Amino acid sequence: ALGGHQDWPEQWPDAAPKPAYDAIIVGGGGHGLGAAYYLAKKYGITNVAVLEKGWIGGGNTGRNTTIIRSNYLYDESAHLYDHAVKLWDGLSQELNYNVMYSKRGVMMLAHNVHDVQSLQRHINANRLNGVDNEWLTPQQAKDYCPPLNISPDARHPVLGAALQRRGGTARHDSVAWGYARAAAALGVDIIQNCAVTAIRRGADGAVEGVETTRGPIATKRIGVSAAGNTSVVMQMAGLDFPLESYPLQALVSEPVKPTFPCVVMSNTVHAYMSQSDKGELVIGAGTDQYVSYSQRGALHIIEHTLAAICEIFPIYRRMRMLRTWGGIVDVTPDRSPILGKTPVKGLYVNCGWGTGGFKATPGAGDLLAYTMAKDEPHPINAPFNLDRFRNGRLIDEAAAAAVAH
Ligand code: FAD
Ligand code: PYC
Repeated sequence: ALGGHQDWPEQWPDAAPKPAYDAIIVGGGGHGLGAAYYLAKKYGITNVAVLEKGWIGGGNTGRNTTIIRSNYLYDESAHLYDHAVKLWDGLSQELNYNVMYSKRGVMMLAHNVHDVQSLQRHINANRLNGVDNEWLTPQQAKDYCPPLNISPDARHPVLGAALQRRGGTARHDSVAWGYARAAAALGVDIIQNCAVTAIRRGADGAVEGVETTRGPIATKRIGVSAAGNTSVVMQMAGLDFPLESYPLQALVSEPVKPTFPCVVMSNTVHAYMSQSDKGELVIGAGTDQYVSYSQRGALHIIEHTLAAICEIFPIYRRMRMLRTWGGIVDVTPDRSPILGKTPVKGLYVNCGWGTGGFKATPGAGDLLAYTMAKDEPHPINAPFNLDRFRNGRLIDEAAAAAVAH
């Protein structure tokens, strides 16, 4: 069927590593590719390589359920995630690549009194920060999402919902490809099948380069954006990071005509769902309960999620599931990311986005680029430093992370 697609032009060159760069990004996910793009575009640092051990977008960027929202509780988080949502708005134009950002609304369901109080607290906090979020009655929630079962007798009764209308979804592959093409056009080398195996440091402790499966590369600036593998990469520089890596799963149904108009998350029952443009129901679960680098999760986790989906949306009970997969998410103790400098000169990190970093992709790329270009964090990412795990200024977003872990 793809026989007619033979002579499509290459979107960006498949670069081979040079001996040295002004900056190296470890990890060719959306965040790393975004950082490379903004380094080149905003700061004129174009002699940059993105080193990806597999294929770009093959990590969590290509495995996630693409939910975008900024309804986090604390001021610091509202600023961080809303910075990203604002960038999503113009991203297709910025990259001249359709990332298919669809503001179809993200609705979070309340099933008990605790949920009602917690979601209403989030709504109030969000609105104080200029982030849209509103309370819906059960009937209003059903009007917004007709497949929703709001019967009071339901196993998971709906007592109301929080709706962020600017929330939605985007097309994950396009985000990776759009940033890669735009970065390469500015001179960035996108190097796939190139795993970083060591970080070289000089006598003064500062970074001097990396060892890779394709040979050594010199640089004085390294940005690590390796999601679930961050602890492994940071140990190459002798740093222990406060991260645990867990499998997180998603699955899709067979494709059907459009029936599901928005994104619904049910944090209490660990299920969330949207419908892709292909027609598949895109469904996600909670993390496995044990740490692992396996990129696949346990069957009982998705069984639990599907049981809940069938109760909340009974019209889908007879749908067949098409495929499942897993990614590795890097979870911090306070469920907020770490984005900034490290104790090693020239080494910067963007990690700890856990189950929720896709929504942050443009913002994380932008802020990592700023931090690397200026050798200091931007005011938006300054609170998300590594020191908070020593000084106690944690930003606890466990509730807003909204995915069981
Ligand atoms: P990645 O895309 O994982 O990129 C990191 C890259 O680093 C990988 O490609 C990896 O191969 C590479 N790498 C690692 N080690 C090395 C090395 N030594 N050398 C070279 N390269 C290396 N977030 C949301 O906001 N909304 C959601 O709906 C959502 N759903 C999710 C559902 C699932 C099933 C999963 C797994 C995650 C979900 N997330 C979601 C989280 C989100 O996917 C991640 O937080 C985000 O994609 C991280 O982006 P990234 O670019 O940092 O990571
Ligand atoms: O962070 O919104 C999120 C999310 C949804 C599913 C997985 N993560």
